[in-house]
Amino acid sequence: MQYHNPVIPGYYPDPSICCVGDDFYLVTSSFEYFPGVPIFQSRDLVNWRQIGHCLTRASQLPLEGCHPSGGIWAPTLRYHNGTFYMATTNTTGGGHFYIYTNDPAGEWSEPVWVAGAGWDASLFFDDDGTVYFQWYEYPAGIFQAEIEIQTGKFLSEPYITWNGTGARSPEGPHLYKINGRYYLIVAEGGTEDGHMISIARSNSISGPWESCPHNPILTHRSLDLPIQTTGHGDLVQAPDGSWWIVFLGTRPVGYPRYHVLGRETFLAPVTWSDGWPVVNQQQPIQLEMEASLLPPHPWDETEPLRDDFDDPSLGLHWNWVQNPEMLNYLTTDRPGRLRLTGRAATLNDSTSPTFIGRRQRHLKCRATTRLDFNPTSENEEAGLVILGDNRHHYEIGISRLSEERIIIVRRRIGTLQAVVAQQPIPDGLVRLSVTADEFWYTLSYAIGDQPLTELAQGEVRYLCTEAGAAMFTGVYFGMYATGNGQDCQVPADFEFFEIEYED
Ligand code: 6LW
Repeated sequence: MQYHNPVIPGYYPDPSICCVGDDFYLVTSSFEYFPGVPIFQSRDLVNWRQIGHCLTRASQLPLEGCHPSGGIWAPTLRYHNGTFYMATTNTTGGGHFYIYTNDPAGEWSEPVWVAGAGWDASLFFDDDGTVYFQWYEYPAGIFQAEIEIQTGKFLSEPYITWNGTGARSPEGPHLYKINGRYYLIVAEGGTEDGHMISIARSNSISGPWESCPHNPILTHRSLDLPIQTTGHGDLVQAPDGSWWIVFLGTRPVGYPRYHVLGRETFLAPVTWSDGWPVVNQQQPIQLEMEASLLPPHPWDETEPLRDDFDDPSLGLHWNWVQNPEMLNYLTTDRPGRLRLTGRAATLNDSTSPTFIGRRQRHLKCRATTRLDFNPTSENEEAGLVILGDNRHHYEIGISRLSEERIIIVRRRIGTLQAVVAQQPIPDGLVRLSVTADEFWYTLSYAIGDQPLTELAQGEVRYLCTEAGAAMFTGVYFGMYATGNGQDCQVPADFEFFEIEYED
Protein backbone atom coordinates (compact mmCIF):
# COMPACT_ATOMS: atom_id res chain seq x y z
CA MET A 1 0.00 0.00 0.00
CA GLN A 2 1.20 3.50 -0.76
CA TYR A 3 1.05 6.73 1.15
CA HIS A 4 2.36 10.21 0.60
CA ASN A 5 4.98 11.95 2.73
CA PRO A 6 4.93 14.42 4.44
CA VAL A 7 1.79 13.21 6.21
CA ILE A 8 1.34 16.73 7.66
CA PRO A 9 2.75 19.15 5.06
CA GLY A 10 3.89 22.66 5.95
CA TYR A 11 5.48 24.08 9.08
CA TYR A 12 4.70 21.34 11.63
CA PRO A 13 8.07 20.36 13.19
CA ASP A 14 9.20 18.21 16.14
CA PRO A 15 6.21 15.83 16.03
CA SER A 16 5.36 13.85 19.15
CA ILE A 17 2.74 11.11 19.08
CA CYS A 18 0.72 8.80 21.31
CA CYS A 19 -1.90 6.12 20.68
CA VAL A 20 -5.08 5.85 22.76
CA GLY A 21 -7.44 3.05 21.78
CA ASP A 22 -7.86 3.30 18.01
CA ASP A 23 -6.80 6.94 17.86
CA PHE A 24 -3.42 8.54 17.35
CA TYR A 25 -2.75 12.06 18.58
CA LEU A 26 0.15 14.22 17.43
CA VAL A 27 1.49 17.63 18.49
CA THR A 28 4.12 19.93 16.97
CA SER A 29 6.14 23.01 17.95
CA SER A 30 4.67 26.49 17.50
CA PHE A 31 7.38 29.08 18.46
CA GLU A 32 6.12 32.72 18.45
CA TYR A 33 2.72 31.82 17.00
CA PHE A 34 -0.58 31.78 18.89
CA PRO A 35 -2.47 29.61 19.72
CA GLY A 36 0.34 27.20 20.52
CA VAL A 37 1.06 23.50 19.93
CA PRO A 38 -1.45 22.34 17.31
CA ILE A 39 -2.88 18.89 18.07
CA PHE A 40 -3.98 16.41 15.39
CA GLN A 41 -5.91 13.13 15.39
CA SER A 42 -5.64 10.13 13.06
CA ARG A 43 -6.90 6.55 12.87
CA ASP A 44 -4.48 5.37 10.19
CA LEU A 45 -1.36 7.57 10.73
CA VAL A 46 -1.69 8.92 7.17
CA ASN A 47 -4.88 11.02 7.31
CA TRP A 48 -4.62 13.67 10.03
CA ARG A 49 -7.07 16.33 11.09
CA GLN A 50 -6.37 19.15 13.48
CA ILE A 51 -8.65 18.98 16.51
CA GLY A 52 -7.36 21.97 18.43
CA HIS A 53 -4.41 23.64 20.09
CA CYS A 54 -3.00 22.70 23.49
CA LEU A 55 -2.11 26.28 24.41
CA THR A 56 -5.09 28.58 23.87
CA ARG A 57 -4.73 31.14 26.67
CA ALA A 58 -2.13 33.83 27.29
CA SER A 59 -1.80 32.47 30.86
CA GLN A 60 -0.49 29.20 29.35
CA LEU A 61 1.41 30.86 26.54
CA PRO A 62 2.97 34.20 27.45
CA LEU A 63 4.58 35.39 24.20
CA GLU A 64 5.04 39.05 25.03
CA GLY A 65 7.99 40.35 23.02
CA CYS A 66 8.77 36.84 21.79
CA HIS A 67 11.26 37.03 18.93
CA PRO A 68 10.95 34.84 15.79
CA SER A 69 11.58 31.13 16.47
CA GLY A 70 11.57 31.76 20.25
CA GLY A 71 8.61 30.65 22.33
CA ILE A 72 7.46 27.04 22.20
CA TRP A 73 9.98 24.38 21.22
CA ALA A 74 9.56 20.62 20.75
CA PRO A 75 6.57 19.27 22.70
CA THR A 76 6.06 15.74 24.02
CA LEU A 77 2.58 14.17 24.06
CA ARG A 78 1.83 11.28 26.41
CA TYR A 79 -1.26 9.51 27.77
CA HIS A 80 -1.32 8.00 31.23
CA ASN A 81 -4.25 6.61 33.25
CA GLY A 82 -6.95 8.48 31.33
CA THR A 83 -5.08 11.80 31.16
CA PHE A 84 -3.21 13.44 28.26
CA TYR A 85 -0.02 15.30 29.13
CA MET A 86 1.82 17.74 26.88
CA ALA A 87 5.30 18.79 28.03
CA THR A 88 7.22 21.55 26.29
CA THR A 89 9.47 24.57 26.83
CA ASN A 90 8.61 28.24 26.41
CA THR A 91 12.16 29.24 25.56
CA THR A 92 11.41 32.95 25.98
CA GLY A 93 8.77 32.85 28.71
CA GLY A 94 9.16 30.57 31.73
CA GLY A 95 11.06 27.49 30.54
CA HIS A 96 9.88 23.89 30.95
CA PHE A 97 6.29 23.01 31.83
CA TYR A 98 3.54 20.53 31.17
CA ILE A 99 -0.24 20.78 30.92
CA TYR A 100 -2.88 18.06 31.06
CA THR A 101 -6.48 17.31 30.05
CA ASN A 102 -9.01 14.50 29.67
CA ASP A 103 -10.18 15.95 26.36
CA PRO A 104 -7.35 16.68 23.94
CA ALA A 105 -9.69 18.65 21.64
CA GLY A 106 -10.85 20.82 24.53
CA GLU A 107 -9.19 23.04 27.09
CA TRP A 108 -5.92 22.07 28.76
CA SER A 109 -4.79 22.90 32.30
CA GLU A 110 -2.65 25.78 33.42
CA PRO A 111 1.10 25.08 33.21
CA VAL A 112 2.90 23.02 35.83
CA TRP A 113 6.39 24.53 35.70
CA VAL A 114 9.55 22.43 35.98
CA ALA A 115 13.01 23.75 36.87
CA GLY A 116 16.00 23.38 34.54
CA ALA A 117 17.43 25.34 31.62
CA GLY A 118 17.50 24.36 27.93
CA TRP A 119 14.73 22.93 25.76
CA ASP A 120 13.01 19.77 24.44
CA ALA A 121 11.06 18.77 27.56
CA SER A 122 9.91 15.15 27.72
CA LEU A 123 7.85 13.02 30.12
CA PHE A 124 7.98 9.31 30.88
CA PHE A 125 5.58 7.33 33.12
CA ASP A 126 7.18 4.13 34.42
CA ASP A 127 5.15 1.00 35.27
CA ASP A 128 5.57 1.56 39.01
CA GLY A 129 4.07 5.06 38.82
CA THR A 130 7.39 6.91 38.90
CA VAL A 131 7.49 9.88 36.50
CA TYR A 132 10.66 11.13 34.83
CA PHE A 133 11.32 14.41 33.06
CA GLN A 134 14.01 14.76 30.38
CA TRP A 135 15.36 17.80 28.57
CA TYR A 136 18.41 19.09 26.71
CA GLU A 137 20.76 21.77 28.02
CA TYR A 138 23.36 23.26 25.69
CA PRO A 139 26.17 22.24 25.71
CA ALA A 140 26.06 19.86 28.69
CA GLY A 141 23.64 17.29 27.27
CA ILE A 142 20.42 15.42 28.01
CA PHE A 143 19.26 15.62 31.62
CA GLN A 144 16.80 13.45 33.49
CA ALA A 145 15.12 13.75 36.90
CA GLU A 146 12.30 12.04 38.74
CA ILE A 147 9.41 14.47 39.30
CA GLU A 148 6.25 14.68 41.35
CA ILE A 149 3.52 14.81 38.69
CA GLN A 150 1.14 17.01 40.73
CA THR A 151 3.70 19.77 41.30
CA GLY A 152 6.52 19.31 38.78
CA LYS A 153 9.05 19.30 41.66
CA PHE A 154 12.21 17.25 41.33
CA LEU A 155 12.26 14.14 43.51
CA SER A 156 15.85 13.40 42.49
CA GLU A 157 18.82 15.53 41.49
CA PRO A 158 18.88 15.97 37.70
CA TYR A 159 21.65 13.96 36.08
CA ILE A 160 23.04 13.67 32.57
CA THR A 161 21.83 10.57 30.79
CA TRP A 162 22.77 9.11 27.36
CA ASN A 163 24.05 11.85 25.08
CA GLY A 164 23.82 10.19 21.68
CA THR A 165 26.70 8.92 19.58
CA GLY A 166 28.88 12.02 19.81
CA ALA A 167 27.37 14.31 17.19
CA ARG A 168 26.48 17.88 18.14
CA SER A 169 23.19 18.89 19.80
CA PRO A 170 21.93 15.61 21.27
CA GLU A 171 18.35 16.81 21.88
CA GLY A 172 14.68 15.87 21.50
CA PRO A 173 14.84 12.98 24.04
CA HIS A 174 11.92 10.52 24.26
CA LEU A 175 11.93 7.55 26.63
CA TYR A 176 9.98 4.29 26.26
CA LYS A 177 9.73 0.95 28.06
CA ILE A 178 9.39 -1.83 25.49
CA ASN A 179 9.40 -5.51 26.46
CA GLY A 180 10.82 -4.66 29.88
CA ARG A 181 13.71 -2.58 28.52
CA TYR A 182 14.17 1.19 28.48
CA TYR A 183 14.82 2.89 25.16
CA LEU A 184 16.01 6.47 24.81
CA ILE A 185 15.66 8.10 21.38
CA VAL A 186 17.44 11.38 20.60
CA ALA A 187 17.92 13.80 17.73
CA GLU A 188 21.55 14.54 16.87
CA GLY A 189 23.62 16.62 14.49
CA GLY A 190 21.47 19.78 14.62
CA THR A 191 18.19 20.34 12.81
CA GLU A 192 19.88 21.16 9.47
CA ASP A 193 21.53 18.88 6.88
CA GLY A 194 23.37 16.76 9.49
CA HIS A 195 20.17 15.84 11.34
CA MET A 196 19.69 12.23 12.51
CA ILE A 197 17.90 9.99 14.99
CA SER A 198 19.80 7.67 17.33
CA ILE A 199 18.65 5.28 20.02
CA ALA A 200 20.06 3.44 23.05
CA ARG A 201 18.67 0.84 25.46
CA SER A 202 19.21 -0.17 29.05
CA ASN A 203 17.78 -2.46 31.69
CA SER A 204 17.76 0.47 34.09
CA ILE A 205 16.37 3.96 33.57
CA SER A 206 19.60 5.42 34.91
CA GLY A 207 21.78 3.43 32.49
CA PRO A 208 24.34 2.29 31.53
CA TRP A 209 23.06 2.79 27.98
CA GLU A 210 23.94 0.55 25.07
CA SER A 211 24.03 2.47 21.78
CA CYS A 212 22.21 0.78 18.87
CA PRO A 213 24.81 -0.85 16.57
CA HIS A 214 23.12 0.63 13.47
CA ASN A 215 22.88 4.21 14.77
CA PRO A 216 21.83 6.61 13.41
CA ILE A 217 18.58 4.72 12.80
CA LEU A 218 17.50 7.52 10.46
CA THR A 219 19.39 10.23 8.58
CA HIS A 220 19.53 11.70 5.07
CA ARG A 221 22.82 13.56 5.62
CA SER A 222 24.86 13.82 2.37
CA LEU A 223 22.18 12.00 0.35
CA ASP A 224 20.86 13.53 -2.87
CA LEU A 225 17.17 13.08 -2.04
CA PRO A 226 14.09 15.32 -2.26
CA ILE A 227 13.56 14.97 1.51
CA GLN A 228 16.31 16.39 3.73
CA THR A 229 17.09 17.03 7.43
CA THR A 230 15.17 13.95 8.66
CA GLY A 231 15.39 13.79 12.44
CA HIS A 232 13.73 14.50 15.80
CA GLY A 233 11.39 11.49 15.93
CA ASP A 234 8.93 9.77 18.23
CA LEU A 235 8.01 6.05 18.14
CA VAL A 236 4.48 4.67 18.42
CA GLN A 237 2.88 1.23 18.40
CA ALA A 238 -0.45 0.87 16.58
CA PRO A 239 -3.33 -1.23 17.97
CA ASP A 240 -2.48 -4.00 15.45
CA GLY A 241 1.03 -4.29 16.96
CA SER A 242 2.86 -2.54 14.12
CA TRP A 243 5.44 0.14 14.95
CA TRP A 244 5.91 3.55 13.32
CA ILE A 245 7.97 6.66 13.70
CA VAL A 246 7.01 10.28 13.06
CA PHE A 247 9.81 12.79 12.53
CA LEU A 248 10.55 16.12 10.90
CA GLY A 249 12.03 16.68 7.46
CA THR A 250 12.19 19.35 4.77
CA ARG A 251 11.59 19.47 1.00
CA PRO A 252 14.22 21.92 -0.24
CA VAL A 253 14.41 23.30 -3.79
CA GLY A 254 16.89 25.30 -5.90
CA TYR A 255 20.66 25.39 -5.66
CA PRO A 256 22.13 26.00 -3.14
CA ARG A 257 19.08 24.32 -1.66
CA TYR A 258 16.55 26.23 0.41
CA HIS A 259 13.26 25.38 2.09
CA VAL A 260 10.48 27.84 2.72
CA LEU A 261 7.62 25.63 3.91
CA GLY A 262 9.27 25.01 7.27
CA ARG A 263 10.04 21.61 8.75
CA GLU A 264 7.20 19.18 8.08
CA THR A 265 5.91 15.95 9.70
CA PHE A 266 6.84 12.64 8.04
CA LEU A 267 5.96 9.01 8.76
CA ALA A 268 7.91 5.76 8.32
CA PRO A 269 7.29 2.13 9.28
CA VAL A 270 9.47 0.52 11.95
CA THR A 271 10.37 -3.15 12.37
CA TRP A 272 12.45 -4.75 15.14
CA SER A 273 15.63 -6.77 14.79
CA ASP A 274 17.61 -8.14 17.77
CA GLY A 275 15.67 -5.81 20.05
CA TRP A 276 16.51 -2.70 17.98
CA PRO A 277 14.12 -0.59 15.88
CA VAL A 278 14.79 -0.52 12.13
CA VAL A 279 13.28 2.48 10.30
CA ASN A 280 11.85 1.76 6.83
CA GLN A 281 14.12 -1.29 6.43
CA GLN A 282 17.07 1.12 6.49
CA GLN A 283 15.94 2.58 3.18
CA PRO A 284 15.69 6.36 2.65
CA ILE A 285 12.37 8.13 3.20
CA GLN A 286 10.53 8.88 -0.04
CA LEU A 287 7.72 11.21 -1.01
CA GLU A 288 5.78 8.13 -2.14
CA MET A 289 6.16 5.38 0.46
CA GLU A 290 5.33 1.68 0.34
CA ALA A 291 4.21 0.12 3.65
CA SER A 292 1.71 -2.26 5.21
CA LEU A 293 -0.68 0.43 6.34
CA LEU A 294 -3.51 0.42 8.85
CA PRO A 295 -7.03 0.40 7.31
CA PRO A 296 -7.52 3.82 5.65
CA HIS A 297 -9.58 6.30 7.62
CA PRO A 298 -9.96 9.62 5.78
CA TRP A 299 -11.85 12.38 7.59
CA ASP A 300 -14.95 13.99 6.12
CA GLU A 301 -13.88 17.52 6.99
CA THR A 302 -10.57 18.92 5.80
CA GLU A 303 -8.92 22.25 6.48
CA PRO A 304 -10.95 24.90 4.61
CA LEU A 305 -9.07 26.66 1.82
CA ARG A 306 -11.44 29.62 1.76
CA ASP A 307 -12.91 31.78 4.51
CA ASP A 308 -15.81 34.15 3.89
CA PHE A 309 -15.91 35.17 7.55
CA ASP A 310 -19.64 34.41 7.79
CA ASP A 311 -19.03 32.35 10.91
CA PRO A 312 -18.06 34.53 13.88
CA SER A 313 -15.48 31.96 15.04
CA LEU A 314 -12.17 31.64 13.22
CA GLY A 315 -10.93 28.17 12.16
CA LEU A 316 -7.95 26.30 13.62
CA HIS A 317 -5.81 27.20 10.59
CA TRP A 318 -5.53 30.85 11.69
CA ASN A 319 -2.56 32.01 13.76
CA TRP A 320 -1.38 35.27 15.29
CA VAL A 321 2.14 36.37 16.30
CA GLN A 322 2.68 36.82 20.05
CA ASN A 323 -0.49 37.24 22.13
CA PRO A 324 -3.27 38.85 20.05
CA GLU A 325 -5.57 41.59 21.31
CA MET A 326 -8.82 40.12 19.96
CA LEU A 327 -10.53 43.53 19.74
CA ASN A 328 -8.30 44.12 16.70
CA TYR A 329 -9.88 41.12 14.93
CA LEU A 330 -13.67 41.28 14.79
CA THR A 331 -16.01 39.05 12.79
CA THR A 332 -19.21 40.49 14.26
CA ASP A 333 -18.99 44.26 13.60
CA ARG A 334 -19.82 43.74 9.94
CA PRO A 335 -20.98 40.14 9.45
CA GLY A 336 -19.23 38.46 6.54
CA ARG A 337 -16.12 40.60 7.04
CA LEU A 338 -13.05 40.21 9.19
CA ARG A 339 -12.42 43.67 10.61
CA LEU A 340 -8.76 44.40 11.37
CA THR A 341 -7.77 47.48 13.31
CA GLY A 342 -4.17 48.58 12.85
CA ARG A 343 -2.20 49.70 15.88
CA ALA A 344 1.18 51.34 16.32
CA ALA A 345 3.05 48.02 15.86
CA THR A 346 4.18 47.10 12.34
CA LEU A 347 5.10 43.74 10.83
CA ASN A 348 8.70 44.55 11.85
CA ASP A 349 7.82 44.43 15.55
CA SER A 350 7.58 41.61 18.09
CA THR A 351 4.77 43.36 19.93
CA SER A 352 1.61 41.70 18.59
CA PRO A 353 1.18 43.61 15.30
CA THR A 354 -2.31 43.33 13.82
CA PHE A 355 -1.67 40.21 11.71
CA ILE A 356 -3.62 37.01 11.17
CA GLY A 357 -2.24 34.35 8.86
CA ARG A 358 -2.16 30.75 7.77
CA ARG A 359 0.68 28.53 6.67
CA GLN A 360 1.87 28.17 3.09
CA ARG A 361 1.76 24.35 3.00
CA HIS A 362 2.83 23.69 -0.63
CA LEU A 363 5.07 25.62 -3.01
CA LYS A 364 2.80 26.24 -6.00
CA CYS A 365 -0.20 28.23 -4.90
CA ARG A 366 -2.11 31.48 -4.94
CA ALA A 367 -3.46 33.39 -1.94
CA THR A 368 -6.17 36.00 -2.54
CA THR A 369 -8.13 38.38 -0.38
CA ARG A 370 -10.42 41.36 -0.95
CA LEU A 371 -10.63 44.33 1.32
CA ASP A 372 -12.59 47.44 1.93
CA PHE A 373 -10.16 50.04 3.27
CA ASN A 374 -10.09 53.76 2.81
CA PRO A 375 -7.24 55.16 4.92
CA THR A 376 -7.67 58.72 6.07
CA SER A 377 -4.02 59.47 6.80
CA GLU A 378 -0.62 58.55 5.38
CA ASN A 379 0.41 56.34 8.28
CA GLU A 380 -2.55 53.98 7.84
CA GLU A 381 -1.96 50.80 5.87
CA ALA A 382 -3.56 47.34 5.43
CA GLY A 383 -3.15 44.44 3.03
CA LEU A 384 -1.76 41.00 2.30
CA VAL A 385 1.63 39.85 3.62
CA ILE A 386 3.97 36.96 2.88
CA LEU A 387 5.65 36.57 6.26
CA GLY A 388 8.90 34.69 6.78
CA ASP A 389 9.46 36.48 10.07
CA ASN A 390 9.49 40.07 11.28
CA ARG A 391 12.77 40.81 9.44
CA HIS A 392 11.83 39.03 6.22
CA HIS A 393 8.47 39.76 4.61
CA TYR A 394 6.88 41.06 1.40
CA GLU A 395 3.54 42.86 1.49
CA ILE A 396 1.06 44.45 -0.88
CA GLY A 397 -1.03 47.03 0.89
CA ILE A 398 -3.29 50.05 0.60
CA SER A 399 -2.24 53.38 2.10
CA ARG A 400 -2.58 57.09 1.38
CA LEU A 401 -0.30 59.79 -0.04
CA SER A 402 -1.80 63.26 0.53
CA GLU A 403 -5.12 63.27 -1.38
CA GLU A 404 -4.58 59.94 -3.16
CA ARG A 405 -5.27 56.39 -2.09
CA ILE A 406 -2.26 54.31 -3.14
CA ILE A 407 -1.24 50.69 -3.46
CA ILE A 408 2.30 49.73 -2.49
CA VAL A 409 4.53 46.69 -2.48
CA ARG A 410 7.17 46.70 0.22
CA ARG A 411 9.93 44.13 0.63
CA ARG A 412 12.01 43.68 3.74
CA ILE A 413 15.04 41.35 3.70
CA GLY A 414 17.09 41.68 6.88
CA THR A 415 18.21 45.28 7.26
CA LEU A 416 17.19 46.19 3.68
CA GLN A 417 13.70 47.57 3.30
CA ALA A 418 12.16 49.26 0.27
CA VAL A 419 8.83 50.17 -1.29
CA VAL A 420 9.38 48.60 -4.72
CA ALA A 421 6.07 49.64 -6.33
CA GLN A 422 3.64 52.44 -5.61
CA GLN A 423 0.71 53.86 -7.58
CA PRO A 424 -2.56 55.70 -7.03
CA ILE A 425 -5.75 53.64 -7.07
CA PRO A 426 -9.39 54.73 -7.44
CA ASP A 427 -12.14 54.07 -4.90
CA GLY A 428 -13.59 50.59 -4.59
CA LEU A 429 -12.94 47.20 -3.07
CA VAL A 430 -9.40 45.95 -3.73
CA ARG A 431 -8.46 42.37 -4.52
CA LEU A 432 -4.91 41.45 -3.49
CA SER A 433 -3.18 38.32 -4.62
CA VAL A 434 0.12 36.52 -4.36
CA THR A 435 1.08 33.61 -6.59
CA ALA A 436 3.94 31.36 -5.55
CA ASP A 437 6.20 28.79 -7.17
CA GLU A 438 9.62 27.48 -6.13
CA PHE A 439 11.37 30.73 -7.04
CA TRP A 440 9.06 33.75 -7.08
CA TYR A 441 6.26 35.39 -5.18
CA THR A 442 4.26 37.59 -7.57
CA LEU A 443 2.10 40.30 -6.03
CA SER A 444 -0.94 41.66 -7.90
CA TYR A 445 -4.07 43.73 -7.29
CA ALA A 446 -7.38 44.60 -8.93
CA ILE A 447 -10.09 47.17 -8.27
CA GLY A 448 -13.60 45.68 -8.10
CA ASP A 449 -13.97 42.85 -10.60
CA GLN A 450 -11.24 44.00 -12.95
CA PRO A 451 -8.49 41.53 -13.95
CA LEU A 452 -5.40 41.40 -11.74
CA THR A 453 -2.46 43.75 -12.46
CA GLU A 454 0.99 42.52 -11.50
CA LEU A 455 2.86 45.06 -9.36
CA ALA A 456 6.09 43.35 -8.24
CA GLN A 457 7.91 40.11 -7.62
CA GLY A 458 10.15 38.90 -4.79
CA GLU A 459 12.44 35.89 -4.52
CA VAL A 460 11.13 32.99 -2.44
CA ARG A 461 14.74 32.33 -1.39
CA TYR A 462 15.02 35.46 0.76
CA LEU A 463 12.14 34.42 3.01
CA CYS A 464 13.70 31.04 3.81
CA THR A 465 15.66 29.67 6.74
CA GLU A 466 18.87 29.34 4.72
CA ALA A 467 18.77 33.10 4.00
CA GLY A 468 18.46 33.88 7.69
CA ALA A 469 14.66 34.12 7.96
CA ALA A 470 12.31 31.98 10.04
CA MET A 471 14.99 29.80 11.63
CA PHE A 472 12.55 27.08 12.78
CA THR A 473 9.26 28.08 11.13
CA GLY A 474 7.78 28.41 7.62
CA VAL A 475 6.13 31.12 5.53
CA TYR A 476 2.65 32.44 6.38
CA PHE A 477 0.20 34.26 4.11
CA GLY A 478 -1.76 36.77 6.12
CA MET A 479 -3.84 39.88 6.43
CA TYR A 480 -2.41 42.86 8.30
CA ALA A 481 -3.20 46.41 9.32
CA THR A 482 -0.90 48.99 10.87
CA GLY A 483 -0.88 52.66 11.80
CA ASN A 484 2.93 52.70 11.45
CA GLY A 485 3.57 54.14 14.90
CA GLN A 486 0.01 55.29 15.76
CA ASP A 487 -3.40 53.70 16.11
CA CYS A 488 -5.43 53.60 12.88
CA GLN A 489 -8.60 55.71 12.81
CA VAL A 490 -10.34 53.44 10.28
CA PRO A 491 -10.53 49.64 10.21
CA ALA A 492 -9.78 47.37 7.24
CA ASP A 493 -12.59 44.98 6.37
CA PHE A 494 -11.51 41.76 4.65
CA GLU A 495 -14.29 40.01 2.69
CA PHE A 496 -12.62 36.67 2.12
CA PHE A 497 -9.25 34.93 2.18
CA GLU A 498 -8.48 31.98 -0.05
CA ILE A 499 -5.55 29.70 -0.85
CA GLU A 500 -5.52 27.60 -4.02
CA TYR A 501 -2.83 24.91 -4.33
CA GLU A 502 -1.56 23.57 -7.63
CA ASP A 503 0.37 20.55 -6.33
C1 6LW B 1 14.04 21.66 18.73
C2 6LW B 1 15.16 20.74 18.54
C3 6LW B 1 15.16 20.72 17.10
O1 6LW B 1 13.86 22.10 20.02
O2 6LW B 1 14.88 21.99 16.66
O3 6LW B 1 15.12 19.54 15.16
C4 6LW B 1 14.47 22.73 17.78
N1 6LW B 1 15.27 19.66 16.41
O4 6LW B 1 15.01 19.47 19.06
C5 6LW B 1 13.37 23.67 17.44
O5 6LW B 1 12.36 22.99 16.74
